[in-house]
Amino acid sequence: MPNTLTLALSKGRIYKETLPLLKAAGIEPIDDPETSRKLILDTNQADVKLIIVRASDVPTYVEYGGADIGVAGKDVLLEHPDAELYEPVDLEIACCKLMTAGRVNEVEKKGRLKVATKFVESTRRFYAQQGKQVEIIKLYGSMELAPLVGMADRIVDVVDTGNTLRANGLEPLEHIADISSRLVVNKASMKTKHARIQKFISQIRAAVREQRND
Ligand code: PRT
Ligand code: MG
Repeated sequence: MPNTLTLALSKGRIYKETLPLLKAAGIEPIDDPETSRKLILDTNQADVKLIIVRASDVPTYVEYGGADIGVAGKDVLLEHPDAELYEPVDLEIACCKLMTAGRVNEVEKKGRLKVATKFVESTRRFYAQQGKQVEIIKLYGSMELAPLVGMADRIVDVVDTGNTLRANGLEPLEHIADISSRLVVNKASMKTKHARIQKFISQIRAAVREQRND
């Protein structure tokens, strides 16, 4: 839409942690996505809309112009290595680590490891750098289950406190990447709405600095 700024966000932790940054940029949603069924939310600014999409769909909406701007975890962006997007700001929110994990005290078996993950790209790249041949099993969630039922030797997942791993008899093993959420911008929008987007970016940058000092 030519005269509006559309921002793509996912519900849950990204929405919650982006909200204060938007507020600092003068943008406050009118509806609450956790209770509303609407997928397009109005804000206090008539020319700013929020769209609520799956976390893993944010890069796609922004790349194809469904939104001008989005907030996506670096874990998700790493799965879209060819996406045509600008990534101008590290928002320093929803921080975690992408890691391999396995059953506690398990000795590494000989031969090809089976690795269950939804992060196929990052997993492929990580083991290739290690010179290890692995079989990657694509899952869409609850990766922790795969080693427990004997389907995989390892998982690759994002880890925050590690409580979910521990509760399932797993332990973090290798660190693959530090993860935080990033602001992503559609390349065409950056040209056609340059002034509006630059203003938004500098407001968000200031809010991130402010948040770091809290
Ligand atoms: O739910 P959907 O499939 O649509 O997407 P999603 O599950 O990727 O979305 P969401 O909202 O859960 O996560 C959005 C983003 O938050 C991710 O892309 C990450 O960049 C970031 N993030 C930060 C996390 C975590 N911390 C995190 N802990 N995403 C997921 N988790 C999971 C973790 O895998 C574990 O299963 O939360 C669980 C609890 O973590 P522990 O280590 O504290 O126990
Ligand atoms: Mg989730």
